[in-house]
Amino acid sequence: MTRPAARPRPSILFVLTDDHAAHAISAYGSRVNSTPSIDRVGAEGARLDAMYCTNSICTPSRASILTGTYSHVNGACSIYSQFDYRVRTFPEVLQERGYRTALYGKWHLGTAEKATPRGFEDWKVFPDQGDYVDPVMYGPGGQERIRGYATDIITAQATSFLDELGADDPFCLLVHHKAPHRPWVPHPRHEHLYEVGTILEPETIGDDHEGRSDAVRQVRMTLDDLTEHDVKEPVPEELRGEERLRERSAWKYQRYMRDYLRTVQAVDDSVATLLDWLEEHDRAEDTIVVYTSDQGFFLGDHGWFDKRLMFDESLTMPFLVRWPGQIPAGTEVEAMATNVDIAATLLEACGVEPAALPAQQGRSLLPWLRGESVEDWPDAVYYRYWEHDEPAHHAPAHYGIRTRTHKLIHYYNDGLGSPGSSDAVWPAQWELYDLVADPAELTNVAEDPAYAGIRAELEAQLARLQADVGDAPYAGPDTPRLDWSV
Ligand SMILES: [Ca+2]
Repeated sequence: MTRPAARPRPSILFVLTDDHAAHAISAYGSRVNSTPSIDRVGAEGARLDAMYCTNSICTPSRASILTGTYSHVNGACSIYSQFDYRVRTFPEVLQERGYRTALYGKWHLGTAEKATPRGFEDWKVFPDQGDYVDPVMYGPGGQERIRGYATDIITAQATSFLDELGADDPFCLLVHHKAPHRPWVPHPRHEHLYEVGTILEPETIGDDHEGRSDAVRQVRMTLDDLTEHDVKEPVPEELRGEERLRERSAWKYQRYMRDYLRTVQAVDDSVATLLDWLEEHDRAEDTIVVYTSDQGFFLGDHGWFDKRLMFDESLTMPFLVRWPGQIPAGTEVEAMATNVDIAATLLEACGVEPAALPAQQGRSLLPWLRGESVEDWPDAVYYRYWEHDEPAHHAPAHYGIRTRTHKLIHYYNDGLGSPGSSDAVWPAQWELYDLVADPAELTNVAEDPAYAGIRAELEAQLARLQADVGDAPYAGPDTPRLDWSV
């Protein structure tokens, strides 16, 4: 077969999963599962080990990825908001530059007319979270129920789009899996994997949250908060009652993780199919393949499930990227980066000048991916979770800073709360973790006199970083609000 002439611009295959924690990917040293196809992306390219989201929840992270901006700029600060389309997205820019663009899967940036996907010649998305089995999807042609398993359906839509391309068409294809989001419904072909009783528990599963802020101690994200719907069967009679909490949590953990890991396995199958397609059609060499997730997830860590909080299991995003000839195989990037940097990175790789995305606040990671280093690269990341006391999880609003050695978090007690909040009031409090002495983040040293100097430095650094990105400190319930409306 004659090899086509080198194409002048790379294509992009961007695989985004929902709530897939890095510590459930074997390339990141998972102790609980194996993901050989996802691992391939990093083994043949780069693995980023310090990639963080700037607001650990679905809608905001997606908006930050697409626009290269923080939540307070793109307006998508919570799952109740949809982002401001005056802020352009990287697929819109690439479409204008002649790329063939498509999006399949989870959108979650609003379903009203003003928030339907833009910048894609073809798209099919779920309303809100969507269903794992026989999901409804809508697109430019309307809405339909599609028979089958969501992860496989999205993969088939993606390969159908690729099949229709001309041999040299540059493309930007976004494959946005629903998995492994709650309620974790696996495909039957994976029912032999990760059986109950075989899944290793994390070391911090018994964390009693002593010494943490009052706001954190009351979140409804403990393993025992998993519902019967989540674990697919009623709790046995003998495990009920306060005195059986530890055993019941372990019982729920096994069932939750069984299904979470099985849904991940279907994603791994999807990545295998997509990588195979690129090779079979001679598109592997000039296609940038990204595997990432909108945020991390607690996999029983600290006794929790879900995300939202700034602890590392939730804050960290997996990020694997392959670009043969440009990114040396086996590259490991330690530079601190965020989801805000992704758009700048992809646009630079495609030869697009940063001004094409005028609001974007990120920096291109391309030099790091090529094995170079950047002298003045930031050594800290800014984080803000805006939702306060949302009715299901009761996670508090907070902002903070993570450096290589420390993490400082301010739970400022947003007195106004989110829609439907319980109006619970906790004192505004701080947490400080020494990530060198205490990488598991078990000991809050915010009030420890030995850390007073470090805390003062971090508070000043946090204030500078917050101002640098154009955000402002919380100033009480009368602070001008972001638009919560859907
Ligand atoms: Ca998510």
